[in-house]
Amino acid sequence: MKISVHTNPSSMPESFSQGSAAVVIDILRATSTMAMAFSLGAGSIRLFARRTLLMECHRSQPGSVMLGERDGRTIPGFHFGNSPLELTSEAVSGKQILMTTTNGARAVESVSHAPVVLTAAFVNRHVIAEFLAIRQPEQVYLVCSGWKGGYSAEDAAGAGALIHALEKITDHDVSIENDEALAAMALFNTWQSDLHGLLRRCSHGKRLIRLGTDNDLRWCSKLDCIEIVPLQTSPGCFSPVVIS
Ligand code: 3SL
Repeated sequence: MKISVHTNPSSMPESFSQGSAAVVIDILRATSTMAMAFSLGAGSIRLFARRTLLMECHRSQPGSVMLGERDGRTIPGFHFGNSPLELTSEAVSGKQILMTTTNGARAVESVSHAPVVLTAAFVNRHVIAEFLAIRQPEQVYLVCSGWKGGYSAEDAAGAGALIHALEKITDHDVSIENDEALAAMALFNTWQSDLHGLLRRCSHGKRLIRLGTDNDLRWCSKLDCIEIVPLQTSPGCFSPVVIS
């Protein structure tokens, strides 16, 4: 299995080979929140880069739950922002979630034509690695959402964490394809015993702390506490998969 890391969606190839998979990572906070929503029983999650399209969809499906942020703040009129800790099973269980976020939703949109698309975070990193080890895609693209076209250390560390688990599970039967992947592994190795510390120091973490969400950072820094794989079933739509 070949693995490359892409520090933001604009560095992705335009087309994907048949045997490839794209894994989108937005540790703070979109892909962590997706994992939480599925762990609370959400039926499906549909991502939108544009909020107007989301609102149109909600009008045709009034039972759906609108979740979204811009620059970390809840979008007025939405049921939830992008905090994983705001969600409850009463609110999301069995529901279709319509979700729009500043970077994560765009990252998903940019790779939605890949043959297999997953989303990953620290919280479900191990089960994502297991899923990849079972499926054995020829090439895995780890797509960091970044921040407005730039680099985000927490997403790179998430990519490094996933490679670390894949190397363990496959007994090092992976081929590291670019220097971004090497750097991501080094970043994770440096911070793996204090991921909360990394999230508190990175620029988006500091932005979120200013908005009063340190509890989100603490939760998003947990490794391997959720066993659900968010798998794209049609462009932008994700369903929960459990590996038994
Ligand atoms: O950019 C995104 O997709 C969000 O995850 C950002 S935030 O953490 O909700 O501010």
